[in-house]
Amino acid sequence: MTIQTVATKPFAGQRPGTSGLRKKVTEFQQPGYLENFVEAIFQTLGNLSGRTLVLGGDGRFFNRNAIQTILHMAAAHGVARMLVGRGGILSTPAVSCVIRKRAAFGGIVLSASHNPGGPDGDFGIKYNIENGGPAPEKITEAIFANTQAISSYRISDAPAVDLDDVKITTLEAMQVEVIDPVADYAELMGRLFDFDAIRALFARGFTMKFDGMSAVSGPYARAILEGMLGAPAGTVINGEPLEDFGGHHPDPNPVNAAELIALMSAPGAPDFGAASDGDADRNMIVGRSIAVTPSDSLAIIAANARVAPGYAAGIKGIARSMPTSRAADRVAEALGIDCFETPTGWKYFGNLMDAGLVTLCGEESYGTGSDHVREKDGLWAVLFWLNMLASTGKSVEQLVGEHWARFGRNYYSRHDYEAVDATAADAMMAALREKLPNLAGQALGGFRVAQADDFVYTDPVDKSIASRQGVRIIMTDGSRIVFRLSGTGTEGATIRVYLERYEADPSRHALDTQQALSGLVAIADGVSELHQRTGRQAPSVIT
Ligand code: VG1
Ligand code: CO
Repeated sequence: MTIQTVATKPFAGQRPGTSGLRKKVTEFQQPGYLENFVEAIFQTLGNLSGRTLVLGGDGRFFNRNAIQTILHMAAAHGVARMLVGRGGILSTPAVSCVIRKRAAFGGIVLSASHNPGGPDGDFGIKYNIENGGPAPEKITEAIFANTQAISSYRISDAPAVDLDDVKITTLEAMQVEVIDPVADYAELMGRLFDFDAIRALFARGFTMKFDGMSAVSGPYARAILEGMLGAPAGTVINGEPLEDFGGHHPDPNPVNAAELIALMSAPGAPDFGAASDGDADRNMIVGRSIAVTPSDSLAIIAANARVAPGYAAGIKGIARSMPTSRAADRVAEALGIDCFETPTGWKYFGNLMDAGLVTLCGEESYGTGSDHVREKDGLWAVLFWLNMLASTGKSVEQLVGEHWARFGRNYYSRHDYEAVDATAADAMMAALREKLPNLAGQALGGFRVAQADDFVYTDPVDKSIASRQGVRIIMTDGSRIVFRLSGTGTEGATIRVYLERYEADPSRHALDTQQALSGLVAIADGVSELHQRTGRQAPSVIT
C-alpha cells in the first residue's frame, strides 16, 4: 500500500455557494473532480499531523464512494485520525456536535441538503472548522483558489475501509474510528430538553408524526422519539435513509411534505407533525391545520425558551438571516436582548455564537438552531416544540395564536422561481440594483418606500464585510420585499422573492397569507419586471 500522486487539472466552477460545493452527481463522477476539491481543502488546512477530522454524509447516492476517496486522501495527507459515522452516515448537526464534543480539528460534510438525490440528483461537500460550523468565507475562498491552481492530488491505494461496524482500523498510518452516528447527538439533546416531561406527554397519549422524508434524520428521530422518549412505533414515517430519498424532495415545506400536511388536516389528525430535510438540519413544525412559518417558529421558541432546561437561564441574543421575518426582533425587544441581521447561510452565525452574543439563530428556509452546535438543527427544533407543548400543556395552534395576539403577526411568504435562465436572472438583479437609489420616498401601491438597498453585512466580531447579499425594499410600515439569487441551486438560476407584512390588529390575524401579501406581490413584480424578464407567470414554489 503506497501513496500515489495523481496528475489532474483544475475544474471550472468549483466555487462553493451558500452551503459548500453543490453540483449534479454526474459532475462529481468525473475523474478527479471530487479529488480536486478535497485536495484543495487539505492544501488549505496545511499540516494535519496529529489532527482529528470528522467525516460523514446524508447517505445519498455517491456518499459511500466519496467517503472512501476522502479517507484515502486524508491518509495520504498525514491526518492522524478520522471519525466516520457508521455506514458513512452523519447528519449535518451531528457532524457539528461530534467535532465539538471530541475536540476535532474540523470535519467534512457530504450533503446537498434539500436538493434531490440519486444518480440524476445532486451531491455536495463542505468543510466545517473546529467550532463545528461551516468554514467562513476566508477559508472557502482559499479552498476555491486552490482548486484553480491544482495539478495533482495525493491518495493512498489501500483497499476500501469497512465502515459498517463501530470499530477502529488503520489506513496507512491513519486511524479510522467508525462511530455510532446517533449517540453523541442524542446525549446532547438529552441535556438540553426536559425528556421526562416529553416522555410523560407521550405516555398521556399525545400523538405525533415525524416525516424523515427517506433522508438522514430518520435514524436520529427513531432513536430519540421512539427510543428515548417512548413515542409509539410508527411515529417516524419515511424513516429509512435511501440513496435517492425514495424519490422525495427532502426539503420540508408544505409543498414537498404534502403527505404530512394532508395527514395533519384529516379527521383524527395527530397532535403534532414535523419533518426534516436531506441532512437533518432543517425542520417544519405542523399543528392541526396549521403549518408554523419558520420565522414565527424562531420567535415562539425565543419567547418560550426558558421552559427547556438547556435555556432556563434565558437567551443572550437572537440572530436571523436578513430575509427572515422580523417576528423575532419583537421578541428580542421585549426580552431586552439584541437581534442581529445576517446574510443568508448559517456560516454567518458562527462568530456571533462563538462570541457569546447570541443563543438562538434562524432562517426563513426552515432552519432554526442554537449555540449547542454550529449548524442549524432540525430535530433540535422539533424537540424544542415538544418541550414547549409538554411544559405549557398548550397545542401548536394555541402557542401560535397567543404569540400573534401578544406580538402581532408578521405575514410572510417566499416565492421561488426555479431553473430560470441565468442571464435573465442576472439582468433582472442588475436592473433592480440600478433602480434602488430612486426608490426611497416613492409611493408604491398604498405603501411608501422608506429604504431600498443591496444588503451589506459587517460582521460585528471580525469586521469582515459581505456585500450584495440581497436587494431589499423596506416600506415605512415595516413591510418588506427582498430579492436574491439562490446559492444552492444546480440548474440555471433560482430567484427568491421574500415578502413580509406586519399586522398588529388581532382581528386581522386570520387572513389568508397570500391574500394578505398580494399588494406586495404586485409591487415586487412591477419593480423587478420579473415576469417579463424570465417569461415565468407564477412561482415554481410558494412557501
Ligand atoms: C438556501 C436557504 C438558506 C440556507 C441554505 C442552506 O440557500 O435559502 O437559508 O442556509 O439553503 O441550507 P439559497 O442560497 O439557495 O437561498 V441547507 O439545509 O441546504 O444546508
Ligand atoms: Co439541510
